[in-house]
Amino acid sequence: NRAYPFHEIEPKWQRYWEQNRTFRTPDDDIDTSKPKYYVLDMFPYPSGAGLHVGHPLGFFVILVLLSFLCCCCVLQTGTHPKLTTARNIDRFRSQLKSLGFSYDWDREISTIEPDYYKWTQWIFLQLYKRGLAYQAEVPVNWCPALGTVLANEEVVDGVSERGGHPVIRKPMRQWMLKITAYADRLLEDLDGLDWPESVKEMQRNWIGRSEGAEMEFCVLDSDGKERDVKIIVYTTRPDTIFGATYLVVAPEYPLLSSLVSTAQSKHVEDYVELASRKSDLERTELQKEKTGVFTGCYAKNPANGEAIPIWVADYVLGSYGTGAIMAVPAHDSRDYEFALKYDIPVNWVVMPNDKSINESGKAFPGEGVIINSSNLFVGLDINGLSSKEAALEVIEWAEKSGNGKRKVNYKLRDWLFARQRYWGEPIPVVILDDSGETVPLNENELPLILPELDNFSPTGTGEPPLSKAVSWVKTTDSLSGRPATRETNTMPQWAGSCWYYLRFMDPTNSKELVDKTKERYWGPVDVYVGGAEHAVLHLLYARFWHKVLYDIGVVSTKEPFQCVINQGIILGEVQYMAYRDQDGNLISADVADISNEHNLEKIQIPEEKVMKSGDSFVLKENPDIRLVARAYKMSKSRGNVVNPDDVIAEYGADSLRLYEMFMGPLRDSKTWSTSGIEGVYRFLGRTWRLIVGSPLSDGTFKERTISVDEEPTIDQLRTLHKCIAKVTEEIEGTRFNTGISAMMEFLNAAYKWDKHPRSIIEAFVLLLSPYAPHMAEDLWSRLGHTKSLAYEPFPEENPAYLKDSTIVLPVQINGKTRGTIQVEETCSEEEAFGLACRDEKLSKYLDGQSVRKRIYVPGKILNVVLDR
Ligand code: ANZ
Repeated sequence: NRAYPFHEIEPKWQRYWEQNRTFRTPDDDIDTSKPKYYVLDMFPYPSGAGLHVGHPLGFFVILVLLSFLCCCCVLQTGTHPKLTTARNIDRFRSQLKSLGFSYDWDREISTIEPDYYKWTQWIFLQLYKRGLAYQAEVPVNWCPALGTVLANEEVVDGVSERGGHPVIRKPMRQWMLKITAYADRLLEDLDGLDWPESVKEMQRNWIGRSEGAEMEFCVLDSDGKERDVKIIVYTTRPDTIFGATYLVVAPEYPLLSSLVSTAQSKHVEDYVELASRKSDLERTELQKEKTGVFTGCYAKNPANGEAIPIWVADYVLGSYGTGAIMAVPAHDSRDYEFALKYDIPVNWVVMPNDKSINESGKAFPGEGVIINSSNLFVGLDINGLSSKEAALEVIEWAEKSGNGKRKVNYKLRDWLFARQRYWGEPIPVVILDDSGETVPLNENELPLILPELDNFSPTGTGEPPLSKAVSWVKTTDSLSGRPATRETNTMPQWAGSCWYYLRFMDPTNSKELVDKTKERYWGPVDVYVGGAEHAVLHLLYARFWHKVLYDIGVVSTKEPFQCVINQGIILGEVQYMAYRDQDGNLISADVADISNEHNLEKIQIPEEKVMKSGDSFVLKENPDIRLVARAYKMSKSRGNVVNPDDVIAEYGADSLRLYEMFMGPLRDSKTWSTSGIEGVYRFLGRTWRLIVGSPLSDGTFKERTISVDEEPTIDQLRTLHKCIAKVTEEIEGTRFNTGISAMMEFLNAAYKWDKHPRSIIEAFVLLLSPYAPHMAEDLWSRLGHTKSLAYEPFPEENPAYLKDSTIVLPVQINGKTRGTIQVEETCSEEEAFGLACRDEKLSKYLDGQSVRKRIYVPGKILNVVLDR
């Protein structure tokens, strides 16, 4: 006994849309005089498990925006090389279709198709030609068990995120992309984007621009003479140079071996080996205790001429700055901690403005007035200057005396662009067998197709699995005809997703990555909806490629995504837990908290046994027992994953779509609730019954008359236009939930009307259509239309009807005020009485009664006297 026959209408309209290509986006026939709107969802990572209800949220948002703007849709799905079978793609596609997405399926793209990755490889060649793709020996996270290099994010506490295998740092030949060449532009152009401030800030921190100086320190012989070796340090605080009481080099510092005394060499070796097993993250964690080893050598502080010890310590990273620092314990907390531990002097050289130096027992990292910093022998006196002035002065002195120079640094590293995996786009270069020279393929040799390989497990040696495809690997250089070997590293999974938004504009172009006219029309993406987990890498990589494409004239805008919205995640249904002691008695959560007993058992309580009491949840049958209520991220292991297929089977796709938009503000995290979806489902059922009528036992519907020629009353127009105004405003502000509430209020009001003029009902159906498109199409055709409502403009509010001139009129029955009704000031007695009869509260008194007398004072009161 279903509230409305969604299982019939949903497949029916999905077929209709597909057959009629309702959502086709113009292609060669785009009318460039028409405004465009390009909304995109970050394509999800389809695993074999298919979608869960959190995945389509971003898509729903987009569809609401799109149908609202009445623009064409661009297909936003894509698939990933990580997919191992086409079956996954099919499953994914059919799930999307069963949700009734208004996609132009002609634009489906798949990053694993050669037609697509041809252009990914083409971009690589352009990068290579411009010196933006290069090879280097770099220390990488090597996981011997998995036989592959891992990205920093894939390493947690020194072991692989998947499987927990040990990971070590080791230098390997890698392909790198020079994203650092774009650091300044990536930073500056953030200012013009409508992105969440938090995401911009994360990108700024990731790029991490810092201004400072490189200073040179001479290494000293054991008898104090200057040697030919120099250590260059990077510092953001040249003003503290007189306070540098030791130097630190990173364990992977290239010159380290020439800095170690014989006596210390064994210690240093062991230390370096130990450090190679830690990740950068672990090494730089502030809370971790600092460790290090003295190298046995000294360097000369160029400012005061003192000999200071050189240490090796892993809190200094080889990959940042110069891999060496001047340590100033008085003014850097890491150095302070280290100096205390190893008994190194602390020299105070910056006085805080409140002169509170030395008493705090910790470093003073702030800026202030310089003290203890003068050496007339080298012509440097910065005493009394502010930190800022002193820094400038020191840099000027260093540049003149040859002791250093100004330097801007970035945290941003070049992008490690190679993976030892089989799945991935082949890198389009060969290595000449005789000379070892790397030669890029010719553009007309693209796509370089990934060879079929039955066994693509890692080789375990660091040789990528592709090296097993011997007949593919052995080749000749097309230009010179010399024997050559193909590159067997593949591109990382990021590559294909870096530019897919461009391909949607022109998905089948075989001559170009994207046609210029189409790109100029569609670009940039107006709204990009996606999870905050992509705040840094994906968005940064895509911006980098986009800027390169801009520089070579492929795209016309500097930035790919004008606006980014992070949708909140959908958590699983709230789980209620109670505690039970050994005797089987339930214990209130607050008691369990303090009793801190370990032999309490936690048991799950089904929702129907729970009720709300104030801010907490308690057992219905025993409200003294307070429960723990928590929602968790959906995960297989918790068993709280809600599968959209099941929801659709039970409530229909429209309910799922409407519900996800109704759950709460787009950007917040939300909790899945079955009773919530039931509420939305009931609303759709009521909408259906209002317009179509109630179901009869023979499966037909008791027709309800929608009055074709009926003129709407002023009250009806007001109700409608207020609803339109609210829905529109909330869509524009992406607060879909409150817009939906307005539609629910409209429906309540409409149920009180006698007559339902068609014009009013039609407008309402259009309002509903972005959220519940199947039902809306069906109602639309029942209202007598033969064409899809997809091409109808969204209703517009008429401001004339938005002003409120209704008043609250008290209603007395037999001399007692029993309630109120909302009426127009000018409302007639008949209308007022009619409203009172339909009012939920008042009708209880009036139903079935005969009225003796009515006294009506317009704007003041309605008095009804009943026969007794
Ligand atoms: C002396 C000094 C004195 C420093 C002082 C700080 C405070 P950002 O802003 O992150 O660029 N540093 C330089 N290279 C490093 C590396 N490879 N690993 C770890 N730390 C490194 O910070 C730059 C500061 O971090 C530099 O300035 C250096 O310590 C340290 F009162 O030099 B400073």
